[in-house]
Amino acid sequence: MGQDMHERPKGAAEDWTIAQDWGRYTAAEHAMWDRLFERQGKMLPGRVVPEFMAGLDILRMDKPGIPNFDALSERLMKATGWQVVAVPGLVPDAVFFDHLANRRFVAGRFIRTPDQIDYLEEPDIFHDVFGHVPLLANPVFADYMQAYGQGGLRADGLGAIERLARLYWYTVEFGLIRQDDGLKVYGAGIVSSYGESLFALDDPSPHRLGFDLRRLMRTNYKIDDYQQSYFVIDSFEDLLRQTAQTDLAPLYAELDGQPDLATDALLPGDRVFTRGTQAYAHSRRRP
Ligand code: HBI
Ligand code: FE
Repeated sequence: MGQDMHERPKGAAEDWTIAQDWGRYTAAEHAMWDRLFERQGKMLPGRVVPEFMAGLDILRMDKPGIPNFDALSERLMKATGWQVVAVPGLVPDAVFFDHLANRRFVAGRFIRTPDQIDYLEEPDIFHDVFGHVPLLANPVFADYMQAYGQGGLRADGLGAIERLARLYWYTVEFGLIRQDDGLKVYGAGIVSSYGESLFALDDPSPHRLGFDLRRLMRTNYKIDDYQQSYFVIDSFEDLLRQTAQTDLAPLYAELDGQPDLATDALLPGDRVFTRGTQAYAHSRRRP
């Protein structure tokens, strides 16, 4: 990731935040939110971790229209001490980590247009708020996100941002979790995407592998298509224990000399839930 080439836009504060200007959303923009919300709200129950649905409820996110960040933050603050603040788009890594370390989640304020309904490059408010915010109402996940920010600030000086970006990608964005009645999705990139909510759980194509921090930190990822491998955690508590409550510096040092792994690699030590056919990825190779 590492987008240090971004310049802070005029009008953004030193910490890159801007006003949401909620009153400026048009009826069409609110309708876009409602359309996306309804589509995901119908398909997610039973596929998403129950803590996500609980978060929608605690934060009253089922109210029609684009959420107002002030009202949302008020509820979130009561639940776990987090806030949602608006930013113009991607912000530099250090700014991003600093917000998370202080329990502030940065969200884009623009919403996709109808022709972008299934794919857009920069995260919009539906991805950032519908995808990320419900789990911030869960105390364990909320602590994980803060610890991620603190870890990011430390990793910056250790040249390990890319390792942490992989952790974020394969958990916060595209994570799966194991439950008594099967695998569920929890990553924001999945839950905010109609296509990937189906693909990540049901398609025979991708590998689904047990979460292994060392292994995952060596694994490349795709930013412009469905993942070829998903990593499955046992619980949010276990994720927090393995990452936040451990000093990762020795791990970064250990991984330094080891080669990166391809997005579809399988290793002898992998805990394999599904060995993917990779048919989807192969069908997308070459025009
Ligand atoms: N900025 N707005 C925004 N949203 C992100 O998810 C984000 C970012 N800047 C940096 C970043 N993510 C990643 O580089 C870190 O997780 C490593
Ligand atoms: Fe995201």
